[in-house]
Amino acid sequence: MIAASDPAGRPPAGIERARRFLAEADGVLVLTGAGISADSGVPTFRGEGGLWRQHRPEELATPQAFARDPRLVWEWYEWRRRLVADCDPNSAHVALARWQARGAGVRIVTQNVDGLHGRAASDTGVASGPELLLELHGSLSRTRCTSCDARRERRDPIDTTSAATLPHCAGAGDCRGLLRPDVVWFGESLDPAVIGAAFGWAETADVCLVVGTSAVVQPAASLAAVTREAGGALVEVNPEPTPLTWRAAVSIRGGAADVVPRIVPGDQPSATSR
Ligand code: BV8
Ligand code: ZN
Repeated sequence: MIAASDPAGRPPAGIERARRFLAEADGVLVLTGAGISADSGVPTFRGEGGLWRQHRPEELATPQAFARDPRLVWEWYEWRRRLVADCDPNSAHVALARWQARGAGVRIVTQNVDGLHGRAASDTGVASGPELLLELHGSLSRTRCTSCDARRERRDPIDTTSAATLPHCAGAGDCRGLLRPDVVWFGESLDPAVIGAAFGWAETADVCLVVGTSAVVQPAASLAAVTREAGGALVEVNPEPTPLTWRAAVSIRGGAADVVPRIVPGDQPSATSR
C-alpha cells in the first residue's frame, strides 16, 4: 500500500496502519539510511545537493581512491566530519531511541556514518551498544590505522592541507602508520560479526521498518528482503519510491522527522494520525 502525502497538507495516509504493524510486532528491525539524517542537515548521497553530486563514489569512497590520493579523500571526509559535528539528531532519531528505551524489542541497523543514532540514544539515556544499534558502514568519528588496524574515536579537526599533515598512528611500537576514516568503502567487505548480527536480527524480526534509504547499496539493502522472506512485513518511510516499495505492506510518502514520531507506538499519538 503506497500512502501518498495529502495535497491538503495533512499527514500522509497509512500512518495508523503503520502504527498498528509496529505496535503488534514482538521484534522490529529498523533499517536506516541517509534520509533519516536529511532533516538534521546532513546531505544524502543521491539526492539534490547530495554528497555524490560533487564527486562520484568511485572517486572518493574506495580504497583505491585513498591509495591514489589520501589527501583528497581525507579532505572530503573532514568536510563531512565538520558538517556532521554541527548537526543534531532529529525527532526521528529521538523517537526511535525512546522506543528502544521502553524495551520494545527494537533494534536499529544503520548505513549512516554520522553517529546521530548513537547521540540520540545517549541524549535519551539509552545505553546503546551493539545489542541495540549496529553501524554497518562504520563511523566518521573514528580513525583506523592502515598499518596496525588500531581504531580510535577522534572528533577534533584533521589538517588536510598536505600529505605531511594527515593523521598518523601513535599506536604501540611507534607505528606511525597513516590513519584512514574508519568507514567501509565500496569494494570492501563489512565486518562479518556486524553484518552477521544484522542478518540474524532481520531473520527474526516481525517487521522491518525501512527509513530513508534508496535501497541501492548491498548487502545492507538485502536486510529488508530477509525479513520479508522470513514472513515478516515491511513498513517504509521515504518521500520517494524505492526498489523495496513494491514489497512493503505500507510505504509512507513522507519525511522521517515528520512520520517516524507518528508511527512509533507509545510515543505521543499525533492528533491527526490516520
Ligand atoms: C561488500 C560508508 C563484499 C562510506 C558506504 C551486490 C549487488 C550489487 C552490488 C554489490 C553487491 N555486493 C557488493 C556490491 C558492491 C557495492 C554496492 O552495493 N554498490 C552499489 C552502488 C550497487 N557494495 C559494496 O562494495 C559493499 N561491500 O559488499 O563487500 C564485496 C566486495 C567487492 C565486490 C562484491 C562484494 C560495501 C558498501 C558500503 C559502502 N560505504 N558508506 C561513506 O559514507 O563515505 S555506502 C553509503 O552509500 C552509505 O553508507 C549508504 O549505505 C549508501 C547511501 O545509501 P542511502 O543511505 O540509501 O542514501 P541515498 O542518498 O542513496 O538515499 C537517501 C534516501 O533517503 C532516498 O531514498 C531519499 O528519497 C530518502 N530521503 C530523502 N530525504 C528524506 C528521505 N527519507 C526520509 N526522510 C527524509 N527527510
Ligand atoms: Zn598503527
